[in-house]
Amino acid sequence: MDIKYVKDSYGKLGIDVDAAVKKVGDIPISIHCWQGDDVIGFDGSGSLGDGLATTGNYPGRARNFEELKEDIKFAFSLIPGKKRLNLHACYAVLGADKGKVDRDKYTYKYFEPWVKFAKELGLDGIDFNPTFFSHKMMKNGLSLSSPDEKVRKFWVEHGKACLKITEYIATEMGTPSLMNIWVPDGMKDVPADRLTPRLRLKESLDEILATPYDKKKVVVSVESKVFAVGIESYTVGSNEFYQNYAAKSGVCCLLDNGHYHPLEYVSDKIPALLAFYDKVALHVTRGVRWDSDHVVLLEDELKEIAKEIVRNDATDKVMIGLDYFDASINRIAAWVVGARNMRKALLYALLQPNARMKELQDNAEFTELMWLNEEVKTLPFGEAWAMYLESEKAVGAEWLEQVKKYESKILGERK
Ligand code: RNT
Ligand code: ZN
Repeated sequence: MDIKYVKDSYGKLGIDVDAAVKKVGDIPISIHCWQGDDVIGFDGSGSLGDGLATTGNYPGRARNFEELKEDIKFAFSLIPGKKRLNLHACYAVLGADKGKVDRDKYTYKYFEPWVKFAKELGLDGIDFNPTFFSHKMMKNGLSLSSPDEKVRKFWVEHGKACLKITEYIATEMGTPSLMNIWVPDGMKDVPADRLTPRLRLKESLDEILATPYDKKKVVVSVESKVFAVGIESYTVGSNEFYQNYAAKSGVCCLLDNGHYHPLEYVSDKIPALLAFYDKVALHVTRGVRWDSDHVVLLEDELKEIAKEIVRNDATDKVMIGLDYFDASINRIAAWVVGARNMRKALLYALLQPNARMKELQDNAEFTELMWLNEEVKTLPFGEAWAMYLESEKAVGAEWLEQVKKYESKILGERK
């Protein structure tokens, strides 16, 4: 590779390739454990429900803790840069307590094996999610907004338990953890009452957050959604509901880019929230026509999302997490493609003449701004990415060969 040519090409437009290559690996990306087993987990109904769905039956799904760990370890070895593990409560390692203890009573000990594993892998930290789905206590598709007080309380207790677990995990890992709350609560058909379920959700969230926790260690976020299959007409935790809840309650918002109307862009929402919040959490995904959670590809909106993080100096404020699940292709390849693409998009954003472009905007020099924006697009980005991989001693495009070997050796055995 002609490194001088790469540096000169970027240099002509005032872009420092070395600085970008040096920085990009330090931005943590929280990688979801649930790509490995189609969001089934170890403790629930054994199938996915509540508006969530995976499609495909590619062989090799991880069926237990050991297999999931093995797959994560391998997938992560092919993903360069600083990584965190994003866990869901349904991945509790219950051991002999399986069937005896339910989600409302979970404690740190069921996640200690994950912490041990994350430390072994040298991960930056662990993020956590209470699991309000795929469980017998989901009644009529409702959890925290249920009119059944027993149901609502069960899930409040689950939320409280998770808050303590998250705090413990953060202490153990030595970096703050995100605890993200998403509930599938909603209705298939026209509701008679849109307000009361929201008031109950608000009350439940207040009860969960009344648990004392160290705000330096745990960042709580709330994730809105517009609709899901089977929950088309009404979502209790809508965007307006959660943005107002977050603003009033001192928590932050999580933006999942599959959770808005197709012509709304999360890239534009990031700076809107940065004007008010210290933290903004993301679930980066790819919706094809709907919230389909396809594998993240290096597309324009992904690049725009990365630009908003980088050019607003918000790499410490925006907590990047991935959230997609594809069961129609090799699941490890799905993990690797999406996570490498997130990192690629960050490098792409670091390789923009950001300061100069802002200046052009302020000076209303829109002709030059358009020219610059377009010229940057055809710079030798592939080579800059290769320079980054080289700096991390990371594998290039040949990573797929390793996945194929792993597939025939390990995944093929899972019948
Ligand atoms: C669902 C939400 C939620 C889940 C995960 C598994 O639409 O995006 O974040 O995907 O919690
Ligand atoms: Zn999500």
